[in-house]
Amino acid sequence: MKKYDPKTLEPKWQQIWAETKLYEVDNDAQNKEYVLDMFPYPSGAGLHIGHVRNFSISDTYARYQRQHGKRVLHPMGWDAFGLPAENYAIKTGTAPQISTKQNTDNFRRQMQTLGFSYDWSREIDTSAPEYYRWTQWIFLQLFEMGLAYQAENLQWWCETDQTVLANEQVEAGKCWRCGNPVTKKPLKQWFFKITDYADQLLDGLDDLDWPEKIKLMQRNWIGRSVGAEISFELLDASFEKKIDVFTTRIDTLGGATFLVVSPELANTWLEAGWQADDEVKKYILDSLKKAEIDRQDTAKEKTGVNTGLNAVNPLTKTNIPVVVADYVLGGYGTGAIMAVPAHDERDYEFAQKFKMPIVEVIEPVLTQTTGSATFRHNEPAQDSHGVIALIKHWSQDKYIGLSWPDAGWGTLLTGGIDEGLTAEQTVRKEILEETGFRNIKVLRQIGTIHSKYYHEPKKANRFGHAPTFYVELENGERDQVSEDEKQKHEIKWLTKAELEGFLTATSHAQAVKMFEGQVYNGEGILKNSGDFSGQESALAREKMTTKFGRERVNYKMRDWLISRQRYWGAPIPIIHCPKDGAVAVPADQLPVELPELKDFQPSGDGRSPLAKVKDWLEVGCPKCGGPAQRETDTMDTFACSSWYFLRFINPHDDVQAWNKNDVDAWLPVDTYIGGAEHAVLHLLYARFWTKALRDSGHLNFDEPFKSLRNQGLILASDGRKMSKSLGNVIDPLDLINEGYGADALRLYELFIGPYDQTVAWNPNGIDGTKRFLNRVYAIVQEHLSQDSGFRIQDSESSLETALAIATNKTIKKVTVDLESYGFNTAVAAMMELVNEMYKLKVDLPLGSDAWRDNFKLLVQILAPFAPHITEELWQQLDGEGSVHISTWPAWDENLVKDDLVTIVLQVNGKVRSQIEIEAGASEDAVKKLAAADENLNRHLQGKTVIKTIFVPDKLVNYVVK
Ligand code: ANZ
Repeated sequence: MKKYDPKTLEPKWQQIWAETKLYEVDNDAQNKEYVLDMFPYPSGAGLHIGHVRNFSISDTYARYQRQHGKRVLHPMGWDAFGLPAENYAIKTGTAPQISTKQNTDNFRRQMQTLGFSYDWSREIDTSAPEYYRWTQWIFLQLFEMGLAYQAENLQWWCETDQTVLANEQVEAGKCWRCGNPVTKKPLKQWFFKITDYADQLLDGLDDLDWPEKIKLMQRNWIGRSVGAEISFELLDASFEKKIDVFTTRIDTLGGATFLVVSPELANTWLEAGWQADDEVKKYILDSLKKAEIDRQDTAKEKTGVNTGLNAVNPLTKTNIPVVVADYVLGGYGTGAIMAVPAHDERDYEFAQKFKMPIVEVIEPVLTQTTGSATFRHNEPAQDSHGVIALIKHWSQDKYIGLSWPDAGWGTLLTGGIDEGLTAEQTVRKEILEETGFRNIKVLRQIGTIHSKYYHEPKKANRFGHAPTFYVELENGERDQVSEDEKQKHEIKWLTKAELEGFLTATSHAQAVKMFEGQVYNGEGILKNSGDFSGQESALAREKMTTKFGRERVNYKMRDWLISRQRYWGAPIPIIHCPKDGAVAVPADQLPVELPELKDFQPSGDGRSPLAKVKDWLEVGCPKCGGPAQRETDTMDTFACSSWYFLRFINPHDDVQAWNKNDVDAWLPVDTYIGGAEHAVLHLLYARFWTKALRDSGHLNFDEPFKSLRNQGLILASDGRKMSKSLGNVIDPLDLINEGYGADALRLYELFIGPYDQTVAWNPNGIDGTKRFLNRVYAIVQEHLSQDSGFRIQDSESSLETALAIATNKTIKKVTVDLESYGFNTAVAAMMELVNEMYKLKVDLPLGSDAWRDNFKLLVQILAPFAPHITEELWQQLDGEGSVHISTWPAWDENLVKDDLVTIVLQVNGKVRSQIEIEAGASEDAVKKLAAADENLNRHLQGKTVIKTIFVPDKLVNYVVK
């Protein structure tokens, strides 16, 4: 009998697939499915097993779709521009054109060895002139739309790489590539105006089928914040009359006890003639050199200096000092803030350290959202006045918590204010009544806390207003407490940490936080705010914006810095003319080709090595014909990857970047698969270009990737990230050459865990999937070696049904799992099926038609996971054509009906009834059936169900009162 030998079988099929162009599609987009991998940077190191996971996921999915009759577009290409190739050129003198070609050849060979079903006729390389010609063309579209502009700016500068870096390429003050510290340098740069699209980029996220985590990261990156701008009059300064601040909390204006200006803004004052003290000047200049990320580090102690200047708070009309501090950033908002230390953590830290006044202006208003006291928003609420007391033990660091057994509720001591009593008198009275303690000291009022909750005993909403006190007991002397009070609640002595978990009333938990000096930054009722005192903060915000300021929307996102002073990128297609300024290279002169170089060293003056190529540099101005120079900057590689998904549609078109009809038919990408490290930059830039190109009339859609999935990382078996320097990288080709074969490797990468989770490589794992494939191969060989086509005995027909049931259930499981990317559980199900087949063959002789049919079904559902072995077996079993375009099998409903299970119905833990239902039935289905059960209903009558506990296939417990 033939043995499973992936070494001969895999290359054989790879060649046949290539010859028959099995995975190529033409541009007829009917019934299309565009399954795209994030294309790789072809590094010198080759593919690693992390890539293989990514590509195996998408390939399995693409093959699954193909077996559903979809016309699947599954292309591959190279994100080939970028620093490493250039750094390599600087070190070795090998031109990037050459090293890149070597690397892409290697990547392609590796991918083909792995048997991925790419349409290689559509391969693209972003560093090829036929590609970057169109990257340049898109640049010019944006330039014409006013979305590409030049501005001088302080730029991150990496001394080692001799280049400017984008904000996002600076990580903790260091260059993302070489890890050396960076500095700032003023340079003229090209930007794309992505900020014009901030709102659209935000709004578009809502409808995308992307992981929520990624959407959230994009939202945070864009960082839309709605607030107000206020001008504060600046006193006695010749260089400036006012300071504008941006705030999201104008309602706290009454508590603005000082202003903070950023070092950047202060520096413009110095330039305008401000005669500041030396100490102030030094602070400003030193701060400018610091990295933003370090300045914002909340763990770092606040620094700053007083300028000696004063401004006027427009609400309180008092003079407040102006300080410079580096925690305020120059590039955000107006570069200055009003500091409200009572309600902003950073301002509070600063005020504490520099002894600035702290004025509270917001009394917290909290809304109970948990437990039976949850506030009912559609019902009216009655005001009520009471007190809250935090009471400390006379000798220990413990506090009184009241436990209310009936309500399952934990509070501090609290009570209503009787007429004629002050709040403090109420505290004394309540303590005596409820606890019996006689000797107390009311030490201070913590504040007033307002709270909206539902009063369960009185069955009505309350809006409670409670002055909150801190009380210490002097000793344990105690009166008798009435039985009535004792019934209601129990006294517990708790540490502050224990209180945190114990207090179910949010307003009481807030009392402890305030006692501990935590800054309150939520909504509330104003005080110390003149005419606005007593108003709710949200409303006051609107009114105060009208009176003192103007509405303003800010974004954290900045424009996209696109230019790089490097060689290995697409040249920016601009010519600088002394007369006409920056002029676009005419479209018919594209591409602006990269000249071949011998010396790749950047020019070091901030320009790329292209500045040294005189005959390339010097050109005539396209407008006036006079002497002019080419732009020497090249584009960030993120530009190349912002549109490659469009080029795959017409990869060889040399008159246009794409055919609009074709692209509109094929796009958006149906499924995009890649690493979560591209959560922000690549995915945001690609979305921006798509929207801009829609606006320029070149596209009819505005979101490039309909659904997105991120695969998890594969760590080395030691649990660390795989890296060359740690020597723990696993090369997929080594595994294949050792005899495991591509199928066993791919299968293991899918079986290793849920596709989106990070997992450590298990060196023995691949043995398991190899063994599985061996077993599949062997059983089919055994079957084929029997006389086929014989009739079975009647006594065997029930076994035949058992075989059909096992197969059909597996088809269903694999289908359902694949729909939701459950690759690992699908593989497990097929392994079980094969075990079952081995058991059945003992009594049900192989060789029959029934066995053949079932093997063919197994081969069909295994095909997307292990494409080579299944193609071989399909042929051996006389399957028609390629298994990869055979129709995905349907299961027979009658064969997959699940067994019934008995579900016990309990009420407060006591068994009251039972029902029968299909195994695996959902909670909803079980409850629906249970609702019709008489016995259960009898026991539920007149009771309220507070919660239900559901144990699948076993029980439902109704907790009632
Ligand atoms: C007063 C205030 C009171 C503030 C309060 C907050 C709470 P986001 O949501 O990030 O936009 N801010 C404004 N410009 C800043 C800058 N250039 N550098 C550092 N901080 C700046 O937050 C806006 C808030 O961040 C603003 O509202 C301002 O502080 C601060 F109880 O103003 B706020």
